[in-house]
Amino acid sequence: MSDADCIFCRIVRGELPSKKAYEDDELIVFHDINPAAPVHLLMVPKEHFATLADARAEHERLLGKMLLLAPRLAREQGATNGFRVVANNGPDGGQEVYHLHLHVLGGPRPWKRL
Ligand code: DGP
Repeated sequence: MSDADCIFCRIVRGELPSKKAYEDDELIVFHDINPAAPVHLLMVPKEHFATLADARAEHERLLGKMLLLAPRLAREQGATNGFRVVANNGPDGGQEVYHLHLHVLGGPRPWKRL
């Protein structure tokens, strides 16, 4: 399912540009427009769902795949000495874009905490 007005759905559909680091049939990964670290990727499922609280059992494999892909992409982008994976969820979780995504942050410290 795709949401007409969702920014990340529009990136998935190619209507908005992004600097891609990875793509397959169910996932897109691109560089954050406002990086909080030297390496700052956003891992975005192509299917629209808003938050982790909206994920269902059918998303278990996809979410596992995203976590397993994170270290590879962090390393490929130059974060060879560690990285963080962050998922902001809901208003008190500081979420701005309501299409589930994982932030992958790495590179030499210090950098802003999310
Ligand atoms: P959050 O929802 O707070 O987990 O963070 C959303 C992130 O998405 C934020 O770090 C900025 C980024 N972002 C928002 N709009 C765009 C966009 O159009 N392109 C890219 N590359 N990143 C975006």
